[in-house]
Amino acid sequence: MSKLSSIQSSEQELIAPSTGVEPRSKAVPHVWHWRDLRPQLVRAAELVGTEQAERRVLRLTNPALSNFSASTTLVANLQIVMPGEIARAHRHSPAALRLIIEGRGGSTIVNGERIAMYPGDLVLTPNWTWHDHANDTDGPMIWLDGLDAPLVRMLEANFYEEYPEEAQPADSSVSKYGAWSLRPAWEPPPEARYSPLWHYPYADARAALERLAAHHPGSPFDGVILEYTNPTTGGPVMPTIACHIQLLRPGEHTKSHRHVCCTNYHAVEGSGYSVVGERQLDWEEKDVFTVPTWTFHEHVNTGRVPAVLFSFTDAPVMKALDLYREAEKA
Ligand code: GTQ
Ligand code: FE2
Repeated sequence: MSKLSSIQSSEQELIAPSTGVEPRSKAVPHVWHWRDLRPQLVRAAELVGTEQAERRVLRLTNPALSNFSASTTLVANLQIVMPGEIARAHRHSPAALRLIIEGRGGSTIVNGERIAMYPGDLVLTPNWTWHDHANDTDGPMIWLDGLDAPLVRMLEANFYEEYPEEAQPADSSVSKYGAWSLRPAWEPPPEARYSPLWHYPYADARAALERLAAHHPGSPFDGVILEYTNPTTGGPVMPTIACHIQLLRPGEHTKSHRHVCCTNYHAVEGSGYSVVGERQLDWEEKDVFTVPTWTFHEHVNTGRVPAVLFSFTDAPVMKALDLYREAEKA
């Protein structure tokens, strides 16, 4: 094929479709099972020493993507920090989140604020915030890392810097912004760019889900679903990534819909399956699965107890650029 004709065909796809064009993701629906992942994490901890511990992650790799990411714009990595280890302090322009999976009381230090991590907790390390991780407990600390690194790389906006010391001096005080509707009045209001609150304990999210589930049917597509918010705006926690947590009642089967954004899910509790495009993804506690953009998905709780799914998505990017759409299955 000549250069000219290949240009023509891609132009055609963009502007002259006779049958219409819709997004078709390169990524495929996929689930990664905890039962396969945990042994690999333990092996990674044996093979990779403390010196490189800040890079000891398993990258969940979408079988159809060549960028070693779970989805097109967002990575989902699993990180393990062993007892006594420190993952060195650094900062970068990709925004990151952690959803704690295993271990109790290890800490992430974000711009000098020490955050103790417990299973189900969400911890944010927004764009250019210093972070290091320390495990002074007697078991491994394992969490899911979500980052917008593929998007930032594609935009050629990636900066990275190491902190001059191994760890930052940490203040053990409770977050100044932890009281949601109350903020320190001796300082100007925080900039709204990203949430000034970096720790969202699971106990609070779980209790809120339970309270709502007792009184509200929730969304037909997602059950009782809550967005983690930036308390200064009520909007998403970071400009590139929104985080949600949802409860599916025993037997609940949601309606199918799709939207222009990619989403990675983590089952915090319970078991069930999701129909994503042509595939049925069976999930159990601690599994991770990915829903590519513009792909129909529905969720089913097959267990006898509530199922809780955490998810993170690039929807704020799509909304900021006026590219977001949503449609329900006919
Ligand atoms: O914990 O700082 O999975 O910088 C990828 C890049 C984790 C981290 C990742 C990172 C980190
Ligand atoms: Fe990092």
